[in-house]
Amino acid sequence: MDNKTLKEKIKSREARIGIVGLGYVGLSLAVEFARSGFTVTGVEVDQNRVEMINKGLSHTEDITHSSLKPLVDSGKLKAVLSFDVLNEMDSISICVPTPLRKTKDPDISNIVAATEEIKKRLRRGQLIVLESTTYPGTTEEVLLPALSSTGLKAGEDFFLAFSPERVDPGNSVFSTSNTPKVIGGITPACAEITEFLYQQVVEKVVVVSSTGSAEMVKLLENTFRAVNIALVNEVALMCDRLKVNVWEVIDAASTKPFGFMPFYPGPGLGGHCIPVDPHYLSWKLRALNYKARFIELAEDINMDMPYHVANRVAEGLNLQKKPVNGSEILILGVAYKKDVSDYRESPALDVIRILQDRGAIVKYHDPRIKSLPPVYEVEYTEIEDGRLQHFDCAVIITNHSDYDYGKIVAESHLVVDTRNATRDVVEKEKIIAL
Ligand code: SAJ
Repeated sequence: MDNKTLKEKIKSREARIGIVGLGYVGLSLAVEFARSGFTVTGVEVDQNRVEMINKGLSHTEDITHSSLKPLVDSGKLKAVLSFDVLNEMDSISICVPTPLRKTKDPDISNIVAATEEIKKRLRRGQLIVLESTTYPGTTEEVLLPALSSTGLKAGEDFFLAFSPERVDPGNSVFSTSNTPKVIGGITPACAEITEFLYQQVVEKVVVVSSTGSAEMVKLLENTFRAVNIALVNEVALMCDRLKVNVWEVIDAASTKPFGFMPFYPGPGLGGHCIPVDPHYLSWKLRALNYKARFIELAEDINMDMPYHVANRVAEGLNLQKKPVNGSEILILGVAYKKDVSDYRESPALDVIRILQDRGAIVKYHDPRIKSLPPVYEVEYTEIEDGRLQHFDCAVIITNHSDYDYGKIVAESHLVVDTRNATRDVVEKEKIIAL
């Protein structure tokens, strides 16, 4: 079967869109397709999430209730638990998490599970697009054989492509619709129909020659970030020894109108993408007898930053003749980056554990995260009513816009600032920089 019928159904908006996984990526994609007039069905394993979405309530910050509810109320978007609906779908985008195992090896079990469910219901004319970040080769080596085992032929009976997600949580400028979308097809016909589908919801679609190329595009993007963040973290350590201000150096270097892109030092590398994705690449290359040295070096440096922060705290307390052991320390911000409420892989959790291991009594505040799972053994505290003065040291880990940094410094005995958040605060003598 050629893709003409599917193309006509896409053009007429008759095509039924399936999304497997309604996390921050899948829900953003579902909303864009529904906004463009398609009827979208999301298959989600989390029952609470299914119930919330079907009430028009979003569980991710970048999709507001007000943007979701009209789409649900009009019947354009719904969430279901069962994979059985997939047989009715004309296109299926797989947006499931791809974490690392404890051994730092890729865990594509969610992709494999989704593929098996799709395989059971695969029919002529369907388009399957993998969006989850994964190692180059996954679409061709895992999805293609599984789906082809049904006897249907890729590029003729069904279509298969890879298209990396580029959702940047908390980014109010770039959304799914105005961020160029890369796609790679198993065959030219696969690429063509995928390009046509995504052109309905995204301003710019960029076609590359293969699924492996598209998979590598994503890993280059995120490895680029992880390595440059590690570089600037090391520059921060250098500047500390050179007694120059790393933030001033970066700001001045950023005046170069070409050939430079600023990154900023911090307490470590958080989130479920940047610390994770480069390991998908280095793992794949190890299997090809190649050692991805930059990725491994970057990890060493980024993983060491929480220890550097703990040492800065110790140095600051030492100036006041206080040991870390027994000191009351407040962590300001536990989200993995500013103005988000996600604490996955947050370096704050590492800093807390390291300080607790050294005998400190640690509490945290975060305007967006009022509680953490008991496993982290750290209590939330408010910071109003002069409570800051009860702490020997306050550590700015996540520089949320909500904070009044002048007030924080004024009310604290000592502030360790890992984000240059106090750049405009006059009272410098209480501040220890990263
Ligand atoms: N960080 C620094 N210094 C920097 C930039 C970031 O220390 O100069 C830290 C952040 O604090 C955070 C971590 O690195 O802990 C990751 O930050 P991030 O800005 O890369 O944000 P993510 O992981 O939420 O989203 C990234 C996307 N961000 C940007 O491109 C700005 C993008 O790379 C991907 O769309 C997304 O990962 C993904 O899903 O892969």
